Amino acid sequence: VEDDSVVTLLDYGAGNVRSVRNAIRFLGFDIKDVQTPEDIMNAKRLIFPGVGAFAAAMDVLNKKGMAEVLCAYIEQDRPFLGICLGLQLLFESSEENGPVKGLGLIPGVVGRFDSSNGFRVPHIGWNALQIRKDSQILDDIESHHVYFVHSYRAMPSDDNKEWISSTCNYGENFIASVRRGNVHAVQFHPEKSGDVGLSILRRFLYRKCETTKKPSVQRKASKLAKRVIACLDVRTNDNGDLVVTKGDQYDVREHTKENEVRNLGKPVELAGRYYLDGADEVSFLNITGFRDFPLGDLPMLQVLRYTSENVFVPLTVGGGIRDFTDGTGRYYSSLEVASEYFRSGADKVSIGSDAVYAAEEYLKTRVKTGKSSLEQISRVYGNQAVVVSIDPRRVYLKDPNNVEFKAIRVRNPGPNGEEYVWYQCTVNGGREGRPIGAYELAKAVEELGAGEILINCIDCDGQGKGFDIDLVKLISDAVSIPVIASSGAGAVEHFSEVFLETNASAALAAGIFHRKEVPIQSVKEHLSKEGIEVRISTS
Ligand code: 1PR
Repeated sequence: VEDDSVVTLLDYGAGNVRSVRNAIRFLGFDIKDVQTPEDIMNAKRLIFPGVGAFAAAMDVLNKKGMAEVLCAYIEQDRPFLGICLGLQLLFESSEENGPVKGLGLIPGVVGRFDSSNGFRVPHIGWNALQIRKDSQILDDIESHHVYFVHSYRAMPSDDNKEWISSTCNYGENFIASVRRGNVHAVQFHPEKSGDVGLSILRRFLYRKCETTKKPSVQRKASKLAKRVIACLDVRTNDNGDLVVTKGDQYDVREHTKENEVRNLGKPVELAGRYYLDGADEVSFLNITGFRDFPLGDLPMLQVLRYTSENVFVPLTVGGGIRDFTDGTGRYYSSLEVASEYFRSGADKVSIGSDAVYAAEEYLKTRVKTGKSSLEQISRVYGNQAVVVSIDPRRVYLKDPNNVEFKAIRVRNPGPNGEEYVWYQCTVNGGREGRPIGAYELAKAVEELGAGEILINCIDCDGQGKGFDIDLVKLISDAVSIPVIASSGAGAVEHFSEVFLETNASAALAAGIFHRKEVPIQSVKEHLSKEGIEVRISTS
């Protein structure tokens, strides 16, 4: 049996468990990976961060002879923590591509969230827990938000009620955590739940209670919080250094004689600062990823590796997610590119140009080939791992019937008094307009498997005059997956405006945070004062 500083990790190789590893190490423990069923039996504490699909996970556990041993370990009341799928697998079966049989330790069937009640699926974001009984690792967590990302959930019933330690409400009350003796499992991701998540892990690892710091703003978490995301546009400057830059309507060069790329700081440093300031997520966009060889940009992978060592909220990376052939003639599929990013610490990838081509093709043929980057990555990693980033530009119209794309009346008329607009999608960082509107694109990519939409607006980018409310409303009403509003934030009021007037689930900003004009905490405090639920971090 292992010594006290070692945690045994059951990683069956189905996806990214880097964040769990990083969190365990951050808390001062070494990791022993399970190689054989005996390693499970010898564990002093076992963490099972389930990732990927239910059926694939059960298949591996059965083939490696681990399913039975795992059941025995849990039946013996040995210290166990299951995370996400690691909770779901304890139940009898799942409807995910099934029914598929689970470990059968807890009565109940894992089913899909019902999106017909108006709640967006996947359930992505920071939500509140209702503690049902003494949960040891969750004691006093009720006033905080924790991070969820999933489309399937287990439901409370009379048969499993003695297991349930907390529930969460998302259109219905589902099981957020279970506990029996030393056996714990959580549907949310403690390793992505900031300082609160780390304190949950710490309690499990040290097996003693500590008090979680109270949030600086006294407001109890009660429902899904609106997210505030910090975005870092990253590229190499003319000296070859990877820098965070920021455009004005996508133009990132200084208008000086030297015409250099605007440099607002170092990616890893800034991401770390935003985490401590309370960002709910951090996004990196490799804005020249459409050029040459995206994986040639190895610094981007390093940026993710270093960032994920100290940043315990979700990380998204975008730019250059597509098939390509490198200088030596080696072909990389978009799936391989995405896999590299996931392995390096990304939780989601964001696809821009390639999603536009895939949607155009799909709308022409109405056939899902399954071959686009979007479809492939979402099939393998789940749609919650795929964001589509849309870069539209306004095209003003006098008459909405003059265009085959969805046109809407806008609150601010165009330069010649035009009252209507259609939003033309672009590729290659806004350099090329395409024959497809943002509305048509959003609906198509949802059907192709996108789990979230990031809606930018070239006209508003870097202007600080507020989000394009008409556009964000159009897109967030068109789809039933979460929508992130982006481009134009210049003041705290712009965040409340976008949340009060549209159905956006999150708002992203770059310039105001980089230039330290508005701290993330002030945005949160303002939203909270306006009655909009947000996560208040305790750091
Ligand atoms: O096409 O899959 O390689 O992805 C390229 C990605 O890079 C896309 O997500 C695209 O949005 C992004 N991108 C490309 N060129 C630029 C550029 O600025 N020249 N940045 C660019 C897009 C937009 C936002 C920005 C917000 C908020 N940046 O992410 O951060 O507009 O800014 P603000 O708060 O300062 O107004 P592919």
